[in-house]
Amino acid sequence: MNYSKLFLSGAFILLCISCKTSDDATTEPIVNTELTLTSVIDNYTFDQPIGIENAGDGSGRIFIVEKEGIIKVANLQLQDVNTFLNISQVVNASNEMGLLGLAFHPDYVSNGYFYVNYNTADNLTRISRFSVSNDNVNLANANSEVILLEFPQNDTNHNGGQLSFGTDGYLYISSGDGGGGNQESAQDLSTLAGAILRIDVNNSSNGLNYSIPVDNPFVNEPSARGEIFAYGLRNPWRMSFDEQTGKLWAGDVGAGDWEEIDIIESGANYGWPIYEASNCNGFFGSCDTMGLTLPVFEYPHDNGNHSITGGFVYRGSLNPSLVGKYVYADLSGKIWCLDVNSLENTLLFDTELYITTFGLDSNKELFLSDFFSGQIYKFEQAEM
Ligand SMILES: [Ca+2]
Ligand SMILES: [Ca+2]
Repeated sequence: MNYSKLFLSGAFILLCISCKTSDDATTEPIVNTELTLTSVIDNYTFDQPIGIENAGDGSGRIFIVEKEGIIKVANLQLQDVNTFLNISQVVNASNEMGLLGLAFHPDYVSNGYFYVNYNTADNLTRISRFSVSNDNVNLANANSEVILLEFPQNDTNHNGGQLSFGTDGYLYISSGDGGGGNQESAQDLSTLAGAILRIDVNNSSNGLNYSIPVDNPFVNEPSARGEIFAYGLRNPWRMSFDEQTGKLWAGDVGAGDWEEIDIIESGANYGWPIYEASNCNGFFGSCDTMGLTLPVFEYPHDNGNHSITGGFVYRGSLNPSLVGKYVYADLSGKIWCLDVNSLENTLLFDTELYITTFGLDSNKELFLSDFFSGQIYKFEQAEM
């Protein structure tokens, strides 16, 4: 068993930064028979982009999360990019750590709140709220931080990182097993590792800057952390809600052999480290699947595939062929779509990109980021 596979191998990043720089970034459209990937900002290179979000404000802007601790805001119509927030001085971006997640409050237009997930110098995961400035929509107030939640990371890998608001208004947080051989923590409900967490950011209780929803599944178990919504996950790096069905789709990065896609449900145990996808690891000396929820889809490590980047169920209008399909990628550069009803999986692109995230604009159109070239691409219909 190999538990040491990294989502973003530090050695690999160092190696490839020296061999592929922004100077040779490919911004030519990538085309298949139906679809095109087009770079959306001319003459601009983001620094290690790992998040793409929108503020739900109808402005047409997208927000790009840079791993070192900066959020950029891009107006695609004006081809204008500004620094929205720079917290790089407090972000620990070693190995897989960094500024890993961003989510805008559902009422952002009225309250100006947004939330970030980052790692600190003392190896915590920290979830904080910031506010937009009063007089500039393209600038956050860097002094507005309110810390909501912190928990330790065993090592610099497997930090999860996604923040997403559900249709229930609660903030969902993806948490990896912590790394460093800490995989059993994913089955330990007394830690926040290896889990999807759910908190209520609109209320506070017990001296916290948030509260725990009363219908979270483990609130009545004295030894369990009430924030846990689901568990048994290894490194659910990216997850997203299908806003039409309300289902929460997660790509859980595998260890040695398998990558998996899960639909996250309240109280469910996704099996890690007893199972990697639907393959038994024998961890804890058991292969019993009783009480475990297996993936809705999985793929093996062949043809260079090695680390899933979870995507979105497409509900936009520009690409009819993708509607109702979960679009996701592997760090090998392949992009697939999975029909959410038939589970038919189709290869869309086999690219040279190192795809770290997908994201939507406020029109539900789909974007992705290429980590090394720093380009953001948009899915569009190919012009044949
Ligand atoms: Ca970690
Ligand atoms: Ca699993």
